[in-house]
Amino acid sequence: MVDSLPAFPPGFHFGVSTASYQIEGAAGEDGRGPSIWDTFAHTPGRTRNGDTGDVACDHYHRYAEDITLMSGLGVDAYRFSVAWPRIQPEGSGPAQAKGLDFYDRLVDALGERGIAALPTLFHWDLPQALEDRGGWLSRETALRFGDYAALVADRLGDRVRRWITLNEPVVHMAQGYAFGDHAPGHALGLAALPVAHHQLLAHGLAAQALENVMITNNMTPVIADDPVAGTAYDAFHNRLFTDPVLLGSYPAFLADALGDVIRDGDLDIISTPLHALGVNYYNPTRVGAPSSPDAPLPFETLPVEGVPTTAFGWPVVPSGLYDLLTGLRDTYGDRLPPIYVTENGCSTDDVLDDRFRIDYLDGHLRAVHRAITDGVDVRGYFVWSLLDNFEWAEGYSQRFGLVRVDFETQQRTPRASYHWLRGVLAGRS
Ligand code: IFM
Repeated sequence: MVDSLPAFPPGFHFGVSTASYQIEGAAGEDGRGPSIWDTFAHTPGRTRNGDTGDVACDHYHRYAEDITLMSGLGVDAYRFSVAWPRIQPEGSGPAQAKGLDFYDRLVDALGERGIAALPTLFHWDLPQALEDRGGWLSRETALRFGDYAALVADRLGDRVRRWITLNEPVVHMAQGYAFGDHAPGHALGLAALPVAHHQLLAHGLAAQALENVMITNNMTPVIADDPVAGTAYDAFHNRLFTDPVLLGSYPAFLADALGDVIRDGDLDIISTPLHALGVNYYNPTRVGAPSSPDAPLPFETLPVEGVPTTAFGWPVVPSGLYDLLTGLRDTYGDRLPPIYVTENGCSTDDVLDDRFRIDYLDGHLRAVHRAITDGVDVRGYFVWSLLDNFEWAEGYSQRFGLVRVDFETQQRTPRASYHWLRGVLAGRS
């Protein structure tokens, strides 16, 4: 039995997070265009068991039931993503009314339950038509993103108080363009670096078009066996994205590598002041020096030993979240806006009595609380995820949900962690 959690400050937001391609399904409905994830998942050998997001959790049709689950849980906010190919099937041009209608209904239904909508505008499902013109390797995609953001804001901006531009640009760059195990499946190594800059430019352009903007990255505290390798890894994973946004500059060696991909004025756009910084945390990363002088990268990742691991094999280190939050404060000082932990959670075996997840969430919430007590301005915490869903290249094999989904019948069954979190939230004064 875990002790009850300490009280969070008044106004602290508790929420759940999801993403369009991972839950919506309805891939061919209401004029939605193909995304890079449709193409990738339908390419033999790319996802576990050939799983696709064609149906996923069928949230497109079952969103009302899912909002009832959120309401029963007692969350204050729901972070979801807007599928760009529903709004602009070809990635440019006028908005498609039926696509916007879906998010309109969703936001209204959330409002009726008193749940704040926190939309993310890009969670990796790029319209395939834009990928065909170069995807994030092309500066053009950033410009198109600015247009798309304005279209969504025009329709939902009367009810949405905060926006997230991009989800985890580091993961999209690394897995989508450098290693190729995510869509669009390019294995370009370091030549993927322009993807970082173009995503950041897209963020900045959207930040100029919207009010109260956040960007969410996957962040990791680095356990460095070798200090040079540790600094390099921190630069690639964390600072490549946070420095330009908060300081208006890249780490020097990455600026050199980007060269004339960075144009005059870009960094001013990218550093448009943020309302808040979104942080997705799952685990720390241990790194050492590369084992060969010919290695393409100046570091090597190593296993974090002596800690439990999730069903995915990810190390469970709640204190890493404390280190990350306090580290951001120490690095960026006055330049750091308030922080929202926009994702945190774990995959477990396919059980309903998910004590493992309860312990995971309990430990990480305590870490957040400790960071707040030590002066870090953290305003919210979102569990990944409400539902079991399509876990990208792992298909449906990794279950992250507070709520179990039977993918044959679409039946939702709240797990023990859902009931636990409901008790935590109900106990707030
Ligand atoms: O499912 C993903 C999500 O899309 C982005 N952050 C990490 C989660 C778990 O891998």
